[in-house]
Amino acid sequence: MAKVIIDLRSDTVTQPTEAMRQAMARAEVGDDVFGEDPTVKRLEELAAERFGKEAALFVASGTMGNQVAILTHTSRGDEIIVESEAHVYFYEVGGIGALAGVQTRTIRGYRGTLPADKVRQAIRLSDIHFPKTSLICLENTHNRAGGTVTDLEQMEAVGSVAKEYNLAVHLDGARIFNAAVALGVGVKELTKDADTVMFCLSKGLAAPVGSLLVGPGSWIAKARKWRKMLGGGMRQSGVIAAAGIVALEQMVDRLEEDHLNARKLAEGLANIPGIQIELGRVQTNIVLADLEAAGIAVPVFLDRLKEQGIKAVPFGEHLVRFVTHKDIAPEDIDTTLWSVQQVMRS
Ligand code: TLP
Repeated sequence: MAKVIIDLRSDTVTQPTEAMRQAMARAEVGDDVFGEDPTVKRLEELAAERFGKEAALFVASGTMGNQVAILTHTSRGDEIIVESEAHVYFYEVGGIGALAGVQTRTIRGYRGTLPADKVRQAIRLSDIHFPKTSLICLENTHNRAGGTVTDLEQMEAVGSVAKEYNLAVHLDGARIFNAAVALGVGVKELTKDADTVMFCLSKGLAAPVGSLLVGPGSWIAKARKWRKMLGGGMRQSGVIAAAGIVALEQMVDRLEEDHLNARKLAEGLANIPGIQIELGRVQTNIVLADLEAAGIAVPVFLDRLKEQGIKAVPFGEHLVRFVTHKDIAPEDIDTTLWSVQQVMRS
């Protein structure tokens, strides 16, 4: 019998639901480069409405969404302000420099949240030597900080600094629905201070492909052109957009289950000698386990765990990341904890 795999590497591994597969099979489609795919249009309208923005653009991935956003907001030689471990900076293959030709001013956040006073200090004054600051990028939830949430007040604080200096704010909201569910706030309210938002359908919401950019109508029209330049103009993409509509309509409220599973996992891991968990960081569906005190190398730990059918990813010299999602049940957390105990004993 094949071994059961408990895949905690990422919420990107989620399988589409039966409702998504059915919607995909039935989707009415057309050529979206000609603006003729009714299902893509419906998804874009739904996304814009959910976020209270004028328009939306369906893109292939979160990375494409962020890169298109930066290209649309900036000009070559500008500077953008980002958190020092933000996904756009850390994990997007250097696209900010290579594609948009802008440089980054990084700020160390507190659990992934950018303090408004530090943002203010980082904004360039008008001086012939300086690049122009043109954009502030936020990330909510913050992946590398451990799925931490930036609350409404902190979003507003950065938003008001941006307004004061007439700067745009782009939010990498790959997991914004996790943040909204954790805070008990709607996404419209939580993202009102961001001019533009990228959010993913293919993470906790379990759609197979796709992300959206939402923002002002004229900005989305410009972004559509950049998407085309990057090769992201898709044709009968209603087939995948159909799953995205199901994701938005059916998969948001259940994220709370993933958060409960993450909490259970974190508390269980914290009780295993040698494993350190900063429980205050466990706010959504991500758990970071620090193995430094255990004296076991991360690759060895992950190999042993994999032998037991459990997958997680390395997240730094001593850190391992576990992500809960809809294909992880509470019993899988029990099995994971038992297996980690075995690995640590051996
Ligand atoms: N994150 C992936 C990896 O790239 C690390 C993951 O497994 O968590 N913004 C944030 C905050 C993300 O976490 C990710 C994906 C993206 C953007 C990019 O999305 P995709 O993978 O669709 O390009």
